[in-house]
Amino acid sequence: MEKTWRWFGPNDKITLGMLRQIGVEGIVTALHHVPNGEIWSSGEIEKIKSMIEAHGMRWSVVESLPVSEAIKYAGSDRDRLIENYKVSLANLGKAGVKTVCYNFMPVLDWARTELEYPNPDGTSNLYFNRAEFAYFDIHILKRPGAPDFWDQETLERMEQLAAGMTSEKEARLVENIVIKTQGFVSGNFSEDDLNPVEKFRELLDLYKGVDKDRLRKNMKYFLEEIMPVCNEYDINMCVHPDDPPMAVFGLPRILTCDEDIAWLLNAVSDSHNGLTFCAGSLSAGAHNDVIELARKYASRTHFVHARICTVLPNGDFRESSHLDPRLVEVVRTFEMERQGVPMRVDHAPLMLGDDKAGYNAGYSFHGRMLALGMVGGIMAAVNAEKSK
Ligand code: CS2
Ligand code: MN
Repeated sequence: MEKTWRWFGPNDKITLGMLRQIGVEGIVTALHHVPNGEIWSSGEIEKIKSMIEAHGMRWSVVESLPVSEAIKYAGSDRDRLIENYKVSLANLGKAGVKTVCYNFMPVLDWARTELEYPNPDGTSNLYFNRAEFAYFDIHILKRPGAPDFWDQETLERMEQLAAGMTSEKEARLVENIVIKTQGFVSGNFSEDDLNPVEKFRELLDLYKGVDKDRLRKNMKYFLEEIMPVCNEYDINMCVHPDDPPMAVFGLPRILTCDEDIAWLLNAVSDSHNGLTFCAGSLSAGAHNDVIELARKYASRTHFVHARICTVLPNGDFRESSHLDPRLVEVVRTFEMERQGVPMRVDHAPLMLGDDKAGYNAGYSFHGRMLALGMVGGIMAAVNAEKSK
């Protein structure tokens, strides 16, 4: 696989020069300054591309070319937005940037209740506490239907939590679930939003009447519209799985399990319609066997996210080490079957002073550097075995 790294553009505190020193070969980035739905011009694409190339690397993957909400719920603006998307794709294709990651998750991208959950060794990780998430849904968002959605065990844990709740703790949940994460991953929110919860409700309202079937139809429509451009420029579209891989806040989800992946790849069988194999997102659902999924879908995977989660008996989940044996197997599969496919590490711990630097949650420097070293080591071992 090609060792890549998610770089957040010229304002990122981690510079391209630093990345070159740690063995990064390709960059994963986006035009973060262009608002969702607007065209990525050739001029802006070239600027970033030449910056990367001046440091001896290439622009391997776009993450993300965001799909506007109106495309996902089929709003009146959808065809205009799809036309813009096609122009951005063509401009990327002309510049030779041919792997595009995106997601089709309504309203929110990955969600966690804690961004700095302490580990015994002094590092910290992202963490998903199911009872806290239910608390947000029922008591903060006050979503009608929320109490019926959650299972008894989670509700009981949530009641205990509610007894010790304070307004500071509530504010931290809103910050963690919405403000600090959705801002940089989905662009739907920003740190200056005065009333993020109200904004969240308005976004959820856009999906009234959109069930899973409808969401699938909308995704198929989008893919069929863009495939001719992808064929013309040989662009591989790689959809990112949903995280967590379960229904949240009454929203339908598109890519949570084997059956969903099979649906997607069959709905549009062109190989330009492919996957971002995010082992972390898939493993956050106890129903998924990531090793089996990697083997099954390697041929349609155009981009790999190396990380892995462990689901606890109560339904909480945490990010595990990049040396977890399941991830070793996933890396082996792609190294054997998809040589050269871009791979980046995803969500890594905060460590060795990373916490003081204000990095985007999950995207620390030292944590990811260590993770890349680990995954690079697994790749080297697999290659040594291969050449025996
Ligand atoms: C990321 C996603 O955290 C993750 O797993 O890879 O947030 C990803 O960037 C987007 O979903 C891609 O659209
Ligand atoms: Mn990912």
